[in-house]
Amino acid sequence: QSAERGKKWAGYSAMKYLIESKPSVIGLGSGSTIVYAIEYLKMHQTEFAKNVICIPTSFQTRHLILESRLNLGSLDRYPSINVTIDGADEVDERLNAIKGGGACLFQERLVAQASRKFIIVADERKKSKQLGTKWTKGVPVEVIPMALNTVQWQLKRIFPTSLIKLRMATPTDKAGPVVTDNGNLILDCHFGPISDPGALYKEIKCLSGVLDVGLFCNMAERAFFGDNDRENAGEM
Ligand code: DER
Repeated sequence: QSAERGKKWAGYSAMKYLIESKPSVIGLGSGSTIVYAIEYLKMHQTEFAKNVICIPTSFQTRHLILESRLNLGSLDRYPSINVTIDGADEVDERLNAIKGGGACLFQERLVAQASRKFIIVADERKKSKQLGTKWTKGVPVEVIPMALNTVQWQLKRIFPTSLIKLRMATPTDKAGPVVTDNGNLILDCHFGPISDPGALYKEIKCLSGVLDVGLFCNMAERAFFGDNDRENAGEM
């Protein structure tokens, strides 16, 4: 419950900050924390909310934008975005992040890359001294289905001590693996503490068959962390 309070205050604080600059096109991330940022947008800035163009990063967020009666835009129409807010699974002190817990990493990176400013929102559980020391589900790697076995084999060869696991759906919801919005699969790679996330990202990204890697390095300029205990949001 306290994590929810933290997420709410992170989301609210970040959207409040974003609105001050009156951007015309914003990117909205995926996951549960961003839901609070959108809630703030709906509740507090009717005039602004009426005009701002919102670019989604997933089916989930596209649906949320429509449901919230906000203006849905696309990267086709708006290839350059003023600012994007998105969640993360773990964030280090240089604001490098592990992302992809929600399997939306590819569209999230596409939107973040198109944005002049990228802001992370998270509850304080995500704060970390070193990536790979707090998030226990591994670094997500999105893989084209036909390349699954060969990419998994390559990763096991390069990282022989790391567990490389295909992300399975919950059997009562869907039999078989999680399939991303882009029709791909996710390998969760348990590397342990990551000393150079930027280098690790490049090493995996260059493997043919890999669509994206859940390491967002040197992208975020600011992070808002909700303090799970106090009714206020700390910001980094
Ligand atoms: O998939 C992602 O990178 C999301 O941003 C996500 O993992 C953050 O999720 P949360 O806000 O529900 O913790």
